[in-house]
Amino acid sequence: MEKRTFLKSGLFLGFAAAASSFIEACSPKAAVPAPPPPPARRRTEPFSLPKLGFYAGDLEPNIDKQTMEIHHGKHHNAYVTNLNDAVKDTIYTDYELTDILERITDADADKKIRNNAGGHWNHTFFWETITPGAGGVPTGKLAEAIDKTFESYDKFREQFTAAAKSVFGSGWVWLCADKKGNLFISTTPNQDNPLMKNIVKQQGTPIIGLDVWEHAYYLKYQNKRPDYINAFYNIINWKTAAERYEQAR
Ligand code: MN3
Repeated sequence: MEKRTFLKSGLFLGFAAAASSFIEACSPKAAVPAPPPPPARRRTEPFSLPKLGFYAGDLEPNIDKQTMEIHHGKHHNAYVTNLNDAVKDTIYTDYELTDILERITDADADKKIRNNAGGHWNHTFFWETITPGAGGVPTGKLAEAIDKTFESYDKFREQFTAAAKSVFGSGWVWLCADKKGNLFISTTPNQDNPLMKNIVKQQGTPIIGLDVWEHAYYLKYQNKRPDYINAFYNIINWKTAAERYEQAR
């Protein structure tokens, strides 16, 4: 090789190496954190529909029997069936539900799992958020935290109601705790929830959640979502909510 050619190609190689490391450093790929390691615990049974802790008609007049039967037996059941189908042959195939929620992304490839994993978790959580003969007001440390954040239970209720009314189309409204025990209200579209840390703006531990999809209230309340939201306060299981708040901190 002639000296000149050698120098030229040496220069070129040096330039190419520098350019490639520059491109690597600037490409969006380099900014994406490594995916979390697979969970140690694994699921051995398919996902299944949990039994309700009460009879479908027990929430009347706040939620009617037929809505509860269809909501639990048809809608929730469909999320469970579709989730079992969606995770097949994916990395999530034997992941526990919350391990899926913590890892799911907004990529199109994850969409079916995202919707159905969210649907299964959200409804399971919702059935445990409501109970016959409940209502009342929060107590203990949760009540203190509500007063601290929102000033009073009534002010909290105003803000939660406003958030629930603001959900356009189908979605959920949540009262959540962050890692320091601070409360916040958030909404999510479709079946997203605050555990989906790669998707939501503010990640948190849900304390209570309300389904504002039309299927949750339309048979009884038709277009009157505010009446359904008001009825929800009569059936909130504040005892369960308080336990969730204790465990969140
Ligand atoms: Mn629903």
